[in-house]
Amino acid sequence: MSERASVPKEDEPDAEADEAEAEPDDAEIQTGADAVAASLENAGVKYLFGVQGGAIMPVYDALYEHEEMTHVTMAHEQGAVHAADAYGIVTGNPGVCMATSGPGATNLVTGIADANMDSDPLIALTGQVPTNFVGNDAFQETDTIGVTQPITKHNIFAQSPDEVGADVGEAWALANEGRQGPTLVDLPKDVTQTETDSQPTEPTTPDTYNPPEEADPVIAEEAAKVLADADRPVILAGGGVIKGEATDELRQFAHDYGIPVVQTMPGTGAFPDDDPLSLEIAGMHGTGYGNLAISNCDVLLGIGTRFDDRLTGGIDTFAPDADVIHVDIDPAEISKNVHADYPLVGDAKQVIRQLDDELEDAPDCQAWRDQCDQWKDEYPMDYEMPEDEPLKPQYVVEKYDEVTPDDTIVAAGVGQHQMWAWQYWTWKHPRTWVTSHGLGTMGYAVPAAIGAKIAAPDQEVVAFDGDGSFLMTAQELSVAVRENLNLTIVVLNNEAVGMVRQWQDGFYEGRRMASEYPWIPQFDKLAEAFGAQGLRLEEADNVEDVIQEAREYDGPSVIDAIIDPSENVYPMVPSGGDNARFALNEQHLEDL
Ligand SMILES: Cc1ncc(C[n+]2csc(CCOP(=O)(O)OP(=O)(O)O)c2C)c(N)n1
Repeated sequence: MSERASVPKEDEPDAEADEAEAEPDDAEIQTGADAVAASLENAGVKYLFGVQGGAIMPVYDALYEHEEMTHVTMAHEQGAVHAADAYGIVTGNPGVCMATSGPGATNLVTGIADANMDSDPLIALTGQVPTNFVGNDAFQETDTIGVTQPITKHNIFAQSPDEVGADVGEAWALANEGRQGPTLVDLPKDVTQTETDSQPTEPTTPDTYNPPEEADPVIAEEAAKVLADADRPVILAGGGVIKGEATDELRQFAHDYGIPVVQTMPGTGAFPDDDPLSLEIAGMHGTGYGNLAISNCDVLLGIGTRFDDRLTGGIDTFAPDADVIHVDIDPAEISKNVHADYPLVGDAKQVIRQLDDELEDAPDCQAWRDQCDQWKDEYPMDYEMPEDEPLKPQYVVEKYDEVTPDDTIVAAGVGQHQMWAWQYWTWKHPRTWVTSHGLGTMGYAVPAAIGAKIAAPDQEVVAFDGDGSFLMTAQELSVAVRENLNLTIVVLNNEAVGMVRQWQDGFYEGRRMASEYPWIPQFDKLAEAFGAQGLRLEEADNVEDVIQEAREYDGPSVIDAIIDPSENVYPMVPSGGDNARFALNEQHLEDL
């Protein structure tokens, strides 16, 4: 187990890890904790993110012997879980976080709930008081299983040192297979401390767990017919396309049949924005053309999306004229929010292939594609940038996008800045958009950028954060400095929780209760105090130079970008509204 600045730098061969990979560690199993560590090793785990503490100490102690795994000590357990979550998003394999019992475990809760909403592969290992103390309100006792049951795909209270290794393997495999999601193993201290020589096997799911692969062939045939006959078809690509590694199949399918593609927020990166068939993104702050295409289509092929309310707006007005074909690996998602006329329960990649096999002719829809292109011209994504006004956040995002490689990973907090990053970045690759979609967790960006950089040391990483979100997890900068991670945090600083301020101005007659920050620290100075490079950006003329300075710096940089505090996110569909009626500015919003 290596500790300080243990993360290999980009382009630097991870010699220790390679060596360890060649020669698997056959450390002797003496305790339950050894079995936990061996099980993680069997799963191929390379990084763990966590914070030490009493009840989890035996597991940390067992990891001491495991050179092939690197533990990254985070400042707060919330940082650990978000870093592990981002690691899982970028690599596609479960990220691992660790915490002690009680407050350590409860500090993980937000991040576990976050991973659950977004179906992110994650495993949490929590210490627990010894079994004979459970129920006694012992020091640092919390019913972690009870607390996390509704927000995990599966959780396990480890009961025996002989089985704890298998428990961890099962949790890892369940987080990874089928619809991915967070799992948790609660590890009582006596279970991890007690002797055992039980060697865990490869991680495996229970025999009863059989996620579907191919969808019902009869429904697939019917769906293919409907698609072939469509006049105005649209594909809606959700996060399941990325999680199911189906982006190549999607691209091929869309091109073979000439069908325009819109992406959900978690699905962003599933289909390249610069493809002529791309209508980019849909939902509350989606593109006008993406939303209009869904509102006017006659067949909607939704793949790996749970049709959440930020995407659909009002259900009655969502794709009102469409036959809906819904592909999802989880049958619980079928007709949960949007009625599926053709439910195809299966793996995204396999079901796309199935549809491809069934489809004989491409739909005759040149007129529809022309209509979509016309909407693109009518409602372009743009913003005004008068010279006498303060810096525009959209401009900062655009400029950063312009100078970075296509596979740059973008993390974001939650709020207006997240929406500007989503709207104004040109998405070209899957697993490059790392943010909190369903739960909307402020504070996600800084630890997520750390997890992403560790997962992909050869890719550039930038996080766009808000001042409010940054203040929630800024302490994780200490980790980025210690590990000397080359990443940039751009704080789009409007001295407010801007998204709340925007809603107050739009829907609460401008009563700005608790949304403006009369005093906040200077973030460039705060960054310097942590040992990072701190940069301040106020003028549009300096944007390129400051970005360059941040990118060239060897270590983490924070750009405190002082933006126009009155800037709002548009297009906007009011909550529960009709996606075809989006506001492009304040006046439109009043008229809706
Ligand atoms: C943990 C958490 N608390 C509260 C909220 C509610 N909320 C949603 S957006 C937002 C504003 C975020 O402000 P900031 O991070 O400064 O970003 P901005 O909107 O200004 O870009 C708030 C408070 C939330 N999403 N998450």
